Parts: sequence; structure tokens; C-alpha cells
Amino acid sequence: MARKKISLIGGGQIGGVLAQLCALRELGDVVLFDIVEGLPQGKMLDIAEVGPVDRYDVCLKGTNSYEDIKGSDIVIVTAGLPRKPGMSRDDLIEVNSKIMTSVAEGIKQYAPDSIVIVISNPLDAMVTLCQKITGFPHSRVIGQAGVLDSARFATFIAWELGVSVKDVTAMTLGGHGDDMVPLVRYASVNGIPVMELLEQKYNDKAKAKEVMEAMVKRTRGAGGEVVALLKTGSAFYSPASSAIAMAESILKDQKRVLPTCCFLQGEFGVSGFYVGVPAVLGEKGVESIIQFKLDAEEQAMMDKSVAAVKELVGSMK
Ligand code: A3D
Repeated sequence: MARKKISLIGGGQIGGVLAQLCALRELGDVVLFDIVEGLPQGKMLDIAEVGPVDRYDVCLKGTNSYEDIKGSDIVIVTAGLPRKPGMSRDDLIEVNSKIMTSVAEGIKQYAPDSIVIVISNPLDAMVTLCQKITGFPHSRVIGQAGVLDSARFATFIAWELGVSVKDVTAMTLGGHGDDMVPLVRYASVNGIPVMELLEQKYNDKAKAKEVMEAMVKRTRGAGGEVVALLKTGSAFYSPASSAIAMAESILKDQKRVLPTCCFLQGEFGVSGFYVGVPAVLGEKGVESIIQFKLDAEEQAMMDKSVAAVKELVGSMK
């Protein structure tokens, strides 16, 4: 059986970590593409040379030529500028749309059978644009945001309750912006509702609600919190790991249920837009979207988030 081939478009901060994670997990052979000469070649040489130490054996190639992505099973796109302190993700739309246009044309020409995972911001708009230009089926062009947003929410819950992050389940829906929808009602520690545990901890319903609201707020602003600390870029370890979880589920046909930026056709009352929802990811990409009932408050938050996505995508035209 031939090895899987993963191409990474954009060899910056996230691209480099993606390449290293692909190697460490031996997901397949990896190509790192960037327009800057020497950058992807240097990073791949660096990662390749530690194979004997980390004990991975995959082919790693850095390139400035799209021809090298031929035959890719998966393409992960991080090409584009990251935020600087004080910027919103949406401020990147003009410059990153131009970059995404050229990237999507390259993928369409050289990796027409691939499944594409977009990470570049503003995420919901960049996924939409990538699908439009490649013309690939919607099930083969998706975005990473929800795995990371959900992981951030789960991390804050684990810290608050003093339990292992491994035992917390939490999920966010909606667009990858300040209006994302962390689902409080479904957050649990091994199935036990987090709100119940907070109420036990504080013996006070109002205080428990206040603590949860603070965690929801921190989750919504978590990307910006990292940007403000780093000052020169945005989060890169966590988005890389999140996209790798999605890529691994697809490459190994694991059928994991992961919050994914997917094209909706009526699900959650949304039609014709890319929005974050739980999806089954397998060898065909998005194999199904998991639907469930939102209560009135959750639906209102979802509607607000979707309205923001629509405005963002509309501004691209
Ligand atoms: P950075 O380290 O600047 O890397 C971006 C790379 O893209 C650079 O190496 C550029 O040379 C390269 N590039 C620019 N133009 C092109 C082009 N036309 N073709 C190919 N490569 C090109 O940024 P980063 O890796 O930190 O972030 C990449 C993107 O991910 C940014 O848009 C971020 O805003 C976004 N991001 C998304 C998330 C999500 O969870 C969705 C999280 C963090 C960052």
C-alpha cells in the first residue's frame, strides 16, 4: 500500500509545527510549500535530520513549486498573514483573500483529488473562497477552528475544576470569531455536567453561572489573548495540533466526531454557508454532520454567530 501524502501550504509558524507533527506521528510523506525561497526547504531539512532521534521514517520535502503537491491525499492551508495585537481576524480578509486565491488555484491544478483543511484566517471566509476556487465538493473542503476553540474551552474548565483535561468534553459551534458558541449545556467531566460540578463547588447557582460566563468569554477571546502575549503573531502549536487531529481522522478513516467548519445545507437552520458544527470525518472528508436540538438561548447565539459569518463572507464579494 502506498504511503499517504500530506501537503502543507504555508511554511510559517503553523506550517512548521504541522510538518513536525506529521513526521512524529508518521502520518505519511510530507511536502511543505511556501513562496519564500529556502524557508520550507530549511524547515524540512531541520525536521528530517532528527528522524534518527525521534525515530520517524517519512519523506519530508520543502518546496516553492506546486508541482510537488501532486498526488496529495490531504492539503492543509496556513498561507496568509496572522493577526497582530489589536487586529481582529476579519482585518486580514483583503490580503489573505489574494493569497488564498493563488493557493486554491495551485491545489485545483496539482492536487485535484485531495481533501483540503483550511486554517488561514478569517477562517470561515477563507474556507468559502477555497471551495469556490477549487470547485471541489463541499465535503472535501473544510476548516479547522472548532477543534481548537473547543479545546480551549475544555482547558479552562479543567483548570477551574482541578481535573485532568483528558476527562473534560466541551464543544463550540458557529463561526471562528468573537460570536462563537461554546455549548455550556453539553460540557461535561466524564459525562457529568460541568454546571452541576460548578454549583457543587461554589454551593451557589449565581456564582457558578458567573464563573461559567467568564470561561465562555475567555474562550471567545482566547486567540486574541495569545496574540497580545506573543505580540508578533498568533497561536501556532494549538491550531497545528487541532488540524492534525482532523487530518488523522481522515487519513485513517477514524470517523471521529470533530467540530469542523462545514458547508451547511439546512442543518441548524443554516443554508449555503460554512459554519462550525460537529462532523464525522473519514476517508471521504465530511461523511455526515451530527445534528441535535439547540435550546432557544443556544439557537439565538448560533444565529448571531452565523449572521457575523454571512456579513464577513458578503464583504469578500
Ligand atoms: P506565518 O508564520 O506568517 O506563516 C504564514 C506563511 O504563509 C508564511 O511563511 C508566508 O511566507 C506564507 N505565504 C504567504 N503568501 C503565500 C502564498 N501566496 N502561498 C504560499 N504561502 C504563502 O503565520 P501562521 O503560520 O502563524 O498563521 C497562518 C494563518 O493561520 C494566519 O492567517 C493565521 O491568522 C491563521 N490562524 C488560524 C487559526 C485558527 O484556529 C483558524 C489559529 C491561528 C492562526
